[in-house]
Amino acid sequence: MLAIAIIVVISISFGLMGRLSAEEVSISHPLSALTEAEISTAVSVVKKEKTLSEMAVFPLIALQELDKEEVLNFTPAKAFNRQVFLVIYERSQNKTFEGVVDLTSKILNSWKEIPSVQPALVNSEYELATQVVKADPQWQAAMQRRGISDFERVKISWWAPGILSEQEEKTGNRLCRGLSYYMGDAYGNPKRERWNYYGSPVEGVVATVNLNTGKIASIVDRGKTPFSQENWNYDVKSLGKLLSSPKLLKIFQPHGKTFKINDNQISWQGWNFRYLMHPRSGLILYQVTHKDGENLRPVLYRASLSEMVVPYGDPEPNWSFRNAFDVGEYNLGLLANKMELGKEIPENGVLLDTIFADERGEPYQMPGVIGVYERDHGMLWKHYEYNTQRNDVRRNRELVITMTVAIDNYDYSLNWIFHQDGTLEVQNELTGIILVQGVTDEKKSQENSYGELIAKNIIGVNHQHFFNYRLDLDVDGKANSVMEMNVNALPMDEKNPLGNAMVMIEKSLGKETTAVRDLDMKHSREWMIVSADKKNAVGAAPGYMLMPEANSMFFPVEGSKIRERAKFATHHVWVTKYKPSELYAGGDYPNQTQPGEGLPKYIADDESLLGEDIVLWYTMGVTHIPRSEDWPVMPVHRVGFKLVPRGFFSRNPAINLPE
Ligand SMILES: [Cu+2]
Repeated sequence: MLAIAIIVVISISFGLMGRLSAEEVSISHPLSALTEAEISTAVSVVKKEKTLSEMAVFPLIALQELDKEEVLNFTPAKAFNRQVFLVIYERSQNKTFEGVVDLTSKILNSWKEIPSVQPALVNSEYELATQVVKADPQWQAAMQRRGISDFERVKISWWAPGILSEQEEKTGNRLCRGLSYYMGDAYGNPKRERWNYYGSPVEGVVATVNLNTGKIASIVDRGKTPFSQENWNYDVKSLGKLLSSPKLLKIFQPHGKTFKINDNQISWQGWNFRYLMHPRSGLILYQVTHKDGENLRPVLYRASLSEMVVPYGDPEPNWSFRNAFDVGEYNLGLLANKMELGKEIPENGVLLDTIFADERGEPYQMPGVIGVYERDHGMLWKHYEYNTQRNDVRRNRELVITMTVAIDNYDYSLNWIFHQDGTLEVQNELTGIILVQGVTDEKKSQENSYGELIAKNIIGVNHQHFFNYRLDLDVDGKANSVMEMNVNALPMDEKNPLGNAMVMIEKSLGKETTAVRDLDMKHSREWMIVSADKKNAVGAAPGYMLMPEANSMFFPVEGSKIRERAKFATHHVWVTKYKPSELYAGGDYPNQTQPGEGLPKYIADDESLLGEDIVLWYTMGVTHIPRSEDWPVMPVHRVGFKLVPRGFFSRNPAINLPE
């Protein structure tokens, strides 16, 4: 029996490897996206080399990036290696392994067990947990106490467990927690079916499942607030009268698009970069350069969303565990949605596909998850000259590369925006359905100060959204330093008799531990990454500055568990010396993580940042105090930042843009 099994595995793996050679030809760059054949080969090599159980899953399969130096020195004539990084989780043994497969030699280059960590949740676990909970008498009784006897009408939404109890921490089991929502009193009847079930949380009930054993870990039922009986569907049938629609607005480019896409490389208006859709981080940019005259000048090597955290602000035990690390706990990239022209992106855009791997290691194509488009955005620059009545003005065109992602109730659109003035912008859009709490008529909002009553029997709970971006800037090369810029008002004295003097004080942040910084509106504080070995036309160091926009402080207080787990979100700016293994602000495995992983560890050796290859990490946050207008689907809220050239170009780089 065993011999037959082995023969089958080998023959499958040879079959898949056979497919690789044909496709290998089309891989033109070390940062080209993984192909289906490459993924299959990597998985078959792991399966051949290691005895995996039937329960083994692959929470993450991604391109293992080659050494930065090798990528930077790559020329089309050079041969290069392709490698795949795999995370393997043995659920029954509660063990996590990392492997790297070399695709050329078809060898498992490295294999190690990572003790005491939990990789991101995978789809089959949601299904397993739902079955386990729905069959559980305690959960059934909790539903029956609320008058629900048909359990098919309950939707269970699964969360990483967040904050653990002492007991849960001790056992180290892999857990997930389920929130129940009532899907309506006439499920199956299309007229009355409540498909927007998020407005009817079965409040007070949290089911925790041990995924290692496939058994209930705990069912907590704290009271029995009746769920909302309202129907919050938002289709035409439910809404009744619709608003009048605006007149047709067409966006078209009769002469074609200004950008060019070649493999995964895009060029537009002087910009050149590569993109990859990463199963964990989503859209990553690589090797971003800007053409200045005849020179292609490097700006950044790699830019990615490194982690998110969404802490909820209600101390009630069924709420206080909730704080989603959407990148590392749920693999944000894999949750990317298929978009449509004229909907998520304008009709003049282009939709691109990506290849992912599912938890069994099977590759699949995800169509239309990357959007690229040009858009008009007001004026780029203008001057009207009174004396001559000369009017010079240029329209502002932007290039946007985007993805959208639905993470259970919430939706995000994550945008990289290239500007003609040399600015690279990140702008994220928050939308979707807020997480609500059921409340009785009597209790209403007076007794609950942790949220706002946004609709009948529904409280929108206060929460925050934090995004951390890892920005490996290489401004005119790798040798960079980081400067902090503070604007100071000078006191009134004989040199400043009218008290109007303001000066910008620039100071260098020389070491990792001194480069943990916060915004300061009193000093219009900003930061700049400058070249350590190049000079611009006026003798200063060319730089790119981080221009923050709206931001928030992290509200959970000192000593709180979430503060320790999400340390990266407690400061806006961190700077580290480049290390290829330091990719995630909340650590490699934020699910059920120990305190202090990620950035606090990365800076612990307090390395020098002077004239080094450095990485800027920026955390931006939104404090969301819900309002009735956020319901039932929240209008888009935008948050972002810009990387703006400062002394990088010798003049406005778009001054010579034709009219
Ligand atoms: Cu929110």
